[in-house]
Amino acid sequence: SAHPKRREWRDAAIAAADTAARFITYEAMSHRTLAWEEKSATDFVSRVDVGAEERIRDMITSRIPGIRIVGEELSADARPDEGLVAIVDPLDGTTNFLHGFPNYCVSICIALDGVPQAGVVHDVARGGVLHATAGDGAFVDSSRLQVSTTTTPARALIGTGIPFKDVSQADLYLRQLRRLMPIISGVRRAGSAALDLSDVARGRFDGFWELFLNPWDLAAGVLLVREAGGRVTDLEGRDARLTSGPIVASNGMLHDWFLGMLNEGEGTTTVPAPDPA
Ligand code: 2AM
Ligand code: CA
Ligand code: CA
Ligand code: CA
Repeated sequence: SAHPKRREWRDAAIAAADTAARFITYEAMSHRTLAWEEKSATDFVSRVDVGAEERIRDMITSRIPGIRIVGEELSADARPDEGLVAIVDPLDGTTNFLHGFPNYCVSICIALDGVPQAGVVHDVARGGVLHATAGDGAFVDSSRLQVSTTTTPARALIGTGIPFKDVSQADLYLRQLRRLMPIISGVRRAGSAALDLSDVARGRFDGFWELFLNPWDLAAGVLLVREAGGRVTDLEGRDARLTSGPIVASNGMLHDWFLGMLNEGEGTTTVPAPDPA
């Protein structure tokens, strides 16, 4: 499933993310008041999000003929798992960006028929470009990434995202948090799912879960975690796909324990038993 053009696609994604990151940094530093526009009462977008996506779209479509764009701000409705697509979050962590909290990134994944081929997460505020191509490993700049080796839950640092829209998820989420809290080393909620997945890939986090993510939040990060030796699934333990839904990521060794904790005592989701054969 690794396409011969995957490295070319990665380089186009790295270049597009770099252009977007420069634009975001310039806008953040240029002392103009950032205009917050409401998507809903507590969900905001700025013209920086839109401007960054325009730049990424133009650069990717000029370098990769025939590619479609699935992007949060300009083309969120396009199918992420059909044909050749760039799945784009031009600014992941907008709330952080608008508050000057330095945890936001550009996330771009090039996928073919639902299979991620190249992924880039550009850490805008701190610097650093995480990238991966299918089958070739994951890197930050030129250093190879490896998930953590933690096998002891009590030593695990777990990233998460708190449900902010769908209150029906809040009860399940809080039960999961309550079960995990006393038995792990710590929980972090940093506000950018793509950077959270990057932190699993680079071994800072031993795991991450969030009950609802969109394709542009997760696509590049899923490839980074897998290429760094980790595992990414839904709550039932099925391999994560490029469509919206819950995400559970880990260093692999903690994964079955993690799924077990997230599902313990919950009637609706079950982890499939190991194949008896
Ligand atoms: P965003 O900054 O690109 O919108 C998963 O938590 C994702 O949801 C985040 O990566 C972030 O992506 C978005 N998000 C987080 N908190 C949010 C909030 N309070 N309102 C809207 N979107 C939020
Ligand atoms: Ca948003
Ligand atoms: Ca996002
Ligand atoms: Ca975004």
